[in-house]
Amino acid sequence: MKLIMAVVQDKDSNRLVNALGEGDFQTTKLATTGGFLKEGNTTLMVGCKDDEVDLALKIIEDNCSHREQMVAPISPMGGNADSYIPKPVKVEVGGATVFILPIESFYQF
Ligand code: 2BA
Repeated sequence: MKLIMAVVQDKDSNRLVNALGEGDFQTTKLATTGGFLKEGNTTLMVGCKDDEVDLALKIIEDNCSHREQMVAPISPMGGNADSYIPKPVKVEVGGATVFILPIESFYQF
């Protein structure tokens, strides 16, 4: 058995949970925050059999879009913040960041 942890954009999360449900996958949705953008994102926990991992990954891939987002960088350390004009930079967001962990034991009491 494996635990899939998928970090996805909030915008994609409902569609993805529905699609995984249609594929008979059970999900737990966690409200998380990305360390770089400091914005809310969603982490889904999906416990499944080893031979179901590929199907789950396909569903995740099919339901998470890539987008570009402008981000204002943090002001320079030690510089004069008054004269600093932040120049927004473009970063790619979306898609899914997926971790697959082996499950040692699984209980439901
Ligand atoms: P964030 O940390 O908010 O990152 C959002 C997006 O910003 C990243 O998308 C990436 O495109 C960009 N980014 C992140 N760090 C950067 C940097 N130092 N310089 C330039 N651009 C940077 P993803 O890579 O698709 O990651 C999406 C979210 O997945 C992340 O949100 C974070 O919550 C999670 N994540 C990604 N890699 C992770 C890891 N190794 N461990 C734990 N969580 C991870």
